[in-house]
Amino acid sequence: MSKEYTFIEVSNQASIGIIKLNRPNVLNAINRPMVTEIVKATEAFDRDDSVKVIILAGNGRAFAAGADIDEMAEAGAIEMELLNQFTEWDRLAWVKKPIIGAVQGFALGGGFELALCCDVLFAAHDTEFGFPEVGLGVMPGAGGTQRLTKLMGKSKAMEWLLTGDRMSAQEALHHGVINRIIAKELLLEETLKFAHKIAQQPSLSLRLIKESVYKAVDYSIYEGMQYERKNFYLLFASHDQKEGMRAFREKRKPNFKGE
Ligand code: CO8
Repeated sequence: MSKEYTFIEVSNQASIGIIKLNRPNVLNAINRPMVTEIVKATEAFDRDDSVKVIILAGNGRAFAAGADIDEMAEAGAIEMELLNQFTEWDRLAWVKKPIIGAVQGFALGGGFELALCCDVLFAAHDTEFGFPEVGLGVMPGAGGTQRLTKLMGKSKAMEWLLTGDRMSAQEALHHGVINRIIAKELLLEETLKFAHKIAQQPSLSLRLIKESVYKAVDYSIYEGMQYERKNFYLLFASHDQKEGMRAFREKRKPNFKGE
C-alpha cells in the first residue's frame, strides 16, 4: 500500500492496479485533492508495464456521495472558472488501459460521474445512483449530463437529471448504465476475477479496442469504422498478432508480450 496518498488507497495485485477511495467519514465525498490523487494514481498505473487493468472502488456505505459540498458551498463563479478543475477529471478519459468500476452504496453526483468515467461498471445490490445536484441549486459538472445521456438516451437521462431521484442497481442495469450486479461481499473478488480475465488478453489489442469503442460513442459510423480499420491494421505490426495467429495454427496457447 502506498503512503503517498491521503484520500485513496492504492495497491497492485498481480497486474491489476487497484484504487480505493478512502474518506469513509464523509461517504468518500470527492474533494479536489482526492481528484488529483485519483488522476495521479490512474496515470501512474497507465504508465506501469506491470499493470494491465485498473479497478476503481469505494468502501463501506459508498462508492462516493458526490463532490465535497463543504469545499464548494461558498465558491464563486469566477473562482470556479479560474480554477478550471475539470481539466483534471478530463485526463481520466485519456487513460489507455481498461478501468473497471466496483461500486457500492451511494454513487451520487460527482461520485456517479466518476463511476461513469469507468469503461466497465460492476455494482453491488445496494448501490444507489443519482444526480442530486438539482436539489442543491446546481447541476452535474464533470460529465454527468453528457455521459448518462449517451448511455441511457435523452428521455430517461432527462428524467433522472431533472428529478434528482435515485436509481437502483437494477434500474441502472436495465438501462445499460452498468454491466453486472454482484453481491456486496463478492464485489471486489468478482471484479478482480473479471480484471484478470481481461489481463490475459494482449494489451495492445485492449488499448486499441478501448480507443475504438469510444470513437463509436462520439463519431458517425463511417468515421468510427475508418478509425477502427486503422487500429486493426496497426495491430499487424505487433508481436502479439503474429504470436496469436501462429499459436492458433499450431494449436497451442499464445504467449503474449504486450508488444
Ligand atoms: N460532501 C460533503 N460531505 C458529505 C457529502 C458530500 N457530498 N455526502 C455526505 N457527506 C458527509 C455528511 O455531511 C456527514 O458528515 P457528518 O457526519 O460530519 O455530518 C457524513 O458524510 C455522513 O452523511 P449523512 O449523515 O448525511 O449520511 P446519511 O446516511 O444520512 O445520508 C446521503 C447519506 C443521502 C448520501 C447524504 O449524505 C447526502 O445526501 N449527501 C450529499 C449527496 C449529494 O448531494 N451529492 C452531490 C454533491 S454535488 C456534486 O457532486 C457536483 C459534482 C460536480 C463536480 C465535481 C467537482 C469535484
